[in-house]
Amino acid sequence: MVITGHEVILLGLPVDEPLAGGPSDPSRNRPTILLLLRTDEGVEGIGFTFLGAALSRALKVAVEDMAEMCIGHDPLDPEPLVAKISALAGGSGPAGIYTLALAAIDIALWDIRGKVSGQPLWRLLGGKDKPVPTYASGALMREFDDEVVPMACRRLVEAGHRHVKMQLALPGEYNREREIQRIGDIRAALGDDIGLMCDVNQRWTVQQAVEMGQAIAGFGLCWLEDPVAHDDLPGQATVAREQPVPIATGEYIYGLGGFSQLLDAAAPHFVMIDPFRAGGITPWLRIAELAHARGRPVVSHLAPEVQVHLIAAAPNGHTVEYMPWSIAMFKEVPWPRQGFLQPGKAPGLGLEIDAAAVKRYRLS
Ligand code: SMN
Ligand code: MG
Repeated sequence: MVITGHEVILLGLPVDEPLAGGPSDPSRNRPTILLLLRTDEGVEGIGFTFLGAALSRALKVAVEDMAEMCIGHDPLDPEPLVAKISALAGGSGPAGIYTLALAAIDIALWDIRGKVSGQPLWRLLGGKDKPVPTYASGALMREFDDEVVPMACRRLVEAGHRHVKMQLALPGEYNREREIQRIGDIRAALGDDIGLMCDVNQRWTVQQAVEMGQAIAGFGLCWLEDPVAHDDLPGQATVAREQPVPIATGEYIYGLGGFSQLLDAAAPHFVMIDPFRAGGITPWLRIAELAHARGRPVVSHLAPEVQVHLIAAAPNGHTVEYMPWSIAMFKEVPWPRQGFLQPGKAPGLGLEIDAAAVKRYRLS
């Protein structure tokens, strides 16, 4: 089997919030790059990648150039292919657009491998046929108004979610009391039975993170995510040591090496893996193994329709972030039911492109 062609599409996916019917913004979109990798036997691999920033056209071209390097190669033997890409383009990396583009290729290769074997990816990777815990993400954003947030909490609970993630480090100057008020409002609206995670997206100083962690410990957070700059390893170690809330971090790290340094320096309670910054499914699995060897669970970042397979298969897979930012380009995706996702039975990623949606959201 050889790769014979590719199509790379830049999509502007809708900025909406389908989990709790939160605010949408038709004036903006979420640029996402979709890759279709074609073979001489008619099997088509689906890959995608996400930058979340203004250079998405450059990322699209990078995916196209890499996909072109795949022509004539056996998709079932990825090692020589990755070696070729690395020899030709590795100087543009590591990290950044190089790694994000490689992620799309790697995901598509795994999809092909699954389809050829006739097995869903989670099974190919040794996972068991059981529902995977998930949590609702993106519905309690820091920019949302104080009135919107408790309403969203009630909707999330009514919809059956058992764990949800909120954001702190509210817009504007750091204000300890406002932060505590927001988490208090959310905890009150959710009730005590719902698991709550809190994401700070690196916006606190080490001192603020320690003081806030101590102040909000009573709200029973499952984890506090990225309280400080992800590459401030001594700072992360201080936060982990001097306040009691478990820490999750990892989504900002590219490739495997940074995770090894993170685990050595700060040993977070939860290791979060972004499939795009990781460089795809292959490095994702290595990162999960590394975390497993250090006794740490892994949690996913973005792309729940891909991550459900990986969390199901990793022995230390803990929960899938249900952040439905990529669902609009697929016909059907696993949807959370009572806090769990059921991995599908269809081969590979089990995803089918929604051609009408691709047409609607295509930017180039
Ligand atoms: C996040 C980061 C980037 C894009 C979407 C969401 C956030 C998360 O950090 O963990 O969901
Ligand atoms: Mg995060």
